[in-house]
Amino acid sequence: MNQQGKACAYTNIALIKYWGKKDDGLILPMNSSLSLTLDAFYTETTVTFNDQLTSDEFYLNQKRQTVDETKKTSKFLDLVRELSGINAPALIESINHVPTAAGLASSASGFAALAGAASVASGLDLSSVDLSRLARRGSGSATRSIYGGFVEWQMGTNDLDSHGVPVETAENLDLAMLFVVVNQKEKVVSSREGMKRTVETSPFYQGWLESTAEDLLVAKEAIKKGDFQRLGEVTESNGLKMHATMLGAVPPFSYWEPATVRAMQIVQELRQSGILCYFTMDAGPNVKVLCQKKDLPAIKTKFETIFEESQLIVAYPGPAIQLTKGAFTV
Ligand code: FM0
Repeated sequence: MNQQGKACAYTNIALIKYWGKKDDGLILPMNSSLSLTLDAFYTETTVTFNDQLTSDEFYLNQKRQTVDETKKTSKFLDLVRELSGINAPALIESINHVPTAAGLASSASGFAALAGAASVASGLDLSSVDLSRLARRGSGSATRSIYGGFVEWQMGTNDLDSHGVPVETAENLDLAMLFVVVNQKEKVVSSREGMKRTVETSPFYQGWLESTAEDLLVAKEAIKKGDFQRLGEVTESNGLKMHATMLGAVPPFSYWEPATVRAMQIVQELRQSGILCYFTMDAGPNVKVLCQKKDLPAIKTKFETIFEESQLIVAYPGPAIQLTKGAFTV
């Protein structure tokens, strides 16, 4: 048996953040979130089920991963094997066009691509909704990378109704995102550990959760109406509130570095000079600047006075996951 599937999935950046689970096993979130899928960072993955193998073999960027590094991937593939009735181990070859673990959301494109490739390889013919639900079991943010453009991850109440949904978008929103890469080092507190600690110990978590439901409504309305300023304001505020919850956790933590704060100041200075742009940060020090395409040259020029050109990466709204069936020889 030799069944192969391929997928290419693009990363996404949340404007309204997912931060906290109500079910760790099923990865059911405490709140609904909303993201923009981007074209600049993506993962290409091939999964080949092969009963000649003795165990799963995982190559990331052409480097063989240890048994320990393969654990999360194997655990995820066990789900696919269970759903499809396949028992064979798999060869997993993944190319990550994303700086890993730098808060550039590599787990989103990574698990979305793995879900796509494995479901095709196993012969599961999943709808987008079911693929989104499957990707969710690997990493929460991967739920949203099944779709292109703006995507809402509706938290739902159980495994069946917690998945991504495309968001109605006005045509005049001509968006871009500038990534300011502060550093590419592995993060000290993983998002999985960080959100768990926050939910369990931060007195600010409840406040964030309550205001996020309202922020989501505002963001969706702004996207539908094409109101960039409103979308930017709620994005920046929601991200800051998420980071504020971490300062209240026990023990407290923060992903920010001096350059993170400097980048935030530059965004504020740009706004003072009349250029609308807004920042958001995830579980890492890098800053993502949401802006309109027309302002990108001025924004880049300003950032280049402080940061190296190599630290600045431009992204535009990206497409949905792409699936390809491999050679099927049984
Ligand atoms: O993307 O524990 O998906 O909404 O990036 O694997 O479910 O890595 F800012 C943080 C992403 C969290 C916000 O968490 O966690 C967002 C974050 P997992 P993820």
